[in-house]
Amino acid sequence: MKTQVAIIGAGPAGLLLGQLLYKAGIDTIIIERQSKDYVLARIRAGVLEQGTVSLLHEVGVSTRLEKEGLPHHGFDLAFGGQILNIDLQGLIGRSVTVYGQTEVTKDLTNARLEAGLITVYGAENVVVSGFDTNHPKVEYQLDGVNYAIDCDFIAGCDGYHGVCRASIPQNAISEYERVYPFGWLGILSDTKPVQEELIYGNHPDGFYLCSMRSPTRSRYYLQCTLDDHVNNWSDERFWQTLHARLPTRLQEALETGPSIEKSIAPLRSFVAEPLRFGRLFLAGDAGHIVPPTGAKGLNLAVSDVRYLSWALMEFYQEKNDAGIEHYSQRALARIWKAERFSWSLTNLMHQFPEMSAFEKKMQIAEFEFLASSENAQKALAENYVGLPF
Ligand code: RFL
Ligand code: PHB
Repeated sequence: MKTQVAIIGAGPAGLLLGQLLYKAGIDTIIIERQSKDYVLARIRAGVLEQGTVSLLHEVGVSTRLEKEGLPHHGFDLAFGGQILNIDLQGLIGRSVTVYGQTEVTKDLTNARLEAGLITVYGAENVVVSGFDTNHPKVEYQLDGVNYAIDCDFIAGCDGYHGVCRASIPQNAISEYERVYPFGWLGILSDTKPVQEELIYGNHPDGFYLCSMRSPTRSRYYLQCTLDDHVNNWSDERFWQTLHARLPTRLQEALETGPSIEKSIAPLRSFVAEPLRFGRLFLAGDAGHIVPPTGAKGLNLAVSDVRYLSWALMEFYQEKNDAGIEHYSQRALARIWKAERFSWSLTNLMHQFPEMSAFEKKMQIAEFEFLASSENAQKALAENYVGLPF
């Protein structure tokens, strides 16, 4: 088989890159390790930046998003008995949209199917090679049969545990990492959200987040330890713990019900540099991870593939490789700012197990400053709605 760009991974980064390149007349094949059903059932992000929404509109996959996406003009930060509303719209005149990553993935998958483009699901033993030459190659097995794809470029959109970053010689890559001493336990339930806007809370017993997918479907998270397991959390225990952490005025409004998904995600900050090795590019979680506190992961995957699609369009349409040369630098400039934001919001809103009395005072002072300074709130809002790309 032959294609112009072989894309590894059918998550949001790979699918959106495929759609952007399709619109530009560039041929792609996507190779995905998991089954289609598995990919479409994963519950992950929930908050889309305006730039993400605009891009999904531009590539023609926003019909359902425009109907079902919930515009959110602000959110609450609850800290030590205080509730601070961050009025995104009032502070900076912009807002975000609540629409699940699961739905974005579904919309992009359907668009790819309708366009008749190839996605190989269930590919085993994917190997990428030759990216330091002009003839990269992707090999894999499907139902015990070996396949090979010759291509011009490989886009590594295969997430944090993927094969692309792991295939780069160790001496050609620098990795920067912070692993947090806790995780998020998340549940999804068909219950009315406790309030219309999201609440990020720092309670003495740990962080909590009240989010949603629709006016009748809630998504809640609780800070948990790294060695915790979903089996330790009956629905009843989850609801009791969340109830105890919520601000008093919201406790009565908490509607409980059976969970329809429950999972634990560890929190990590991670960046690989650079994001290009010859004709192999890394995009999305394959190149960087943020803790979910700032809702930046999916949105960063989107800005990466926007930059990458521009670079590839310049290469094919203008025979110019300047965009390819600059892809890594350009993407990393935005990535590091989102890393800083996600790291700082994580530090502000969580209970760290070994926090000293001094560090606790610093956390309180940071919240007090934020609560008292419109400029600080504007900076937070500017980052939350997403920096331009
Ligand atoms: P993905 O989604 O991990 O997709 C990678 C795909 O590659 C496949 N793959 C392979 N395919 C072929 N060969 C191999 N060897 C392969 N290895 C892996 C995988 O099966 C998969 O299908 O990465 P992508 O596309 O870069 O997208 C990144 C986002 O998924 C991620 O950043 C976000 O979900 C992060 N995130 C959030 N981001 C936001 O912008 N807003 C949020 O509100 C938000 N909330 C979250 C989140 C992530 C969470 N978890 C579970 C980590 C909340 C949570 C709890
Ligand atoms: C979610 O709804 O899953 C969600 C929302 C905001 C975040 C992280 C996750 O910061």
